Amino acid sequence: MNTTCIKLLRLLLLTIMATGTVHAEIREYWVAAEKVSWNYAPTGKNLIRPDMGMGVWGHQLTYKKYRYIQYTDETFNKRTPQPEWMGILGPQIRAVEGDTIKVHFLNRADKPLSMHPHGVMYNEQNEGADMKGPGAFVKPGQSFT
Ligand SMILES: [Cu+2]
Repeated sequence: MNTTCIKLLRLLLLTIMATGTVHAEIREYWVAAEKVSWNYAPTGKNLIRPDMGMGVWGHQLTYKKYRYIQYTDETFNKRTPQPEWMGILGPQIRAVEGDTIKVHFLNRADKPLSMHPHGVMYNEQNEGADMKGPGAFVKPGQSFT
């Protein structure tokens, strides 16, 4: 490969890198906490550890749980489809470096709740933990962004 060809390849690579630069987006999520009945073994079988039987869940399979459910928009009317394998887990919050994640949290449950992020930068106002900041103690019926 001659030097002209290498220079052209470099230029092409730089062009690709320049056009492929990250442009930061604001990624919005609408998440509501709701109290639901959750059955830990809807098949009636212990699919994780069959040898341990059904007793691992105690005397019943269904419990009242607080579930974090993603909605499509600010009306909190239409749920965002979630893969069945995620079970009771809350929604996946996805973004790429440079993006801003904006979570609109609505507490539809019966006690103060919050959301606490990991793996992203946040300040104390948005920490959602240890009773610090307004997002750490969202009362029933209230919301926090
Ligand atoms: Cu933490």
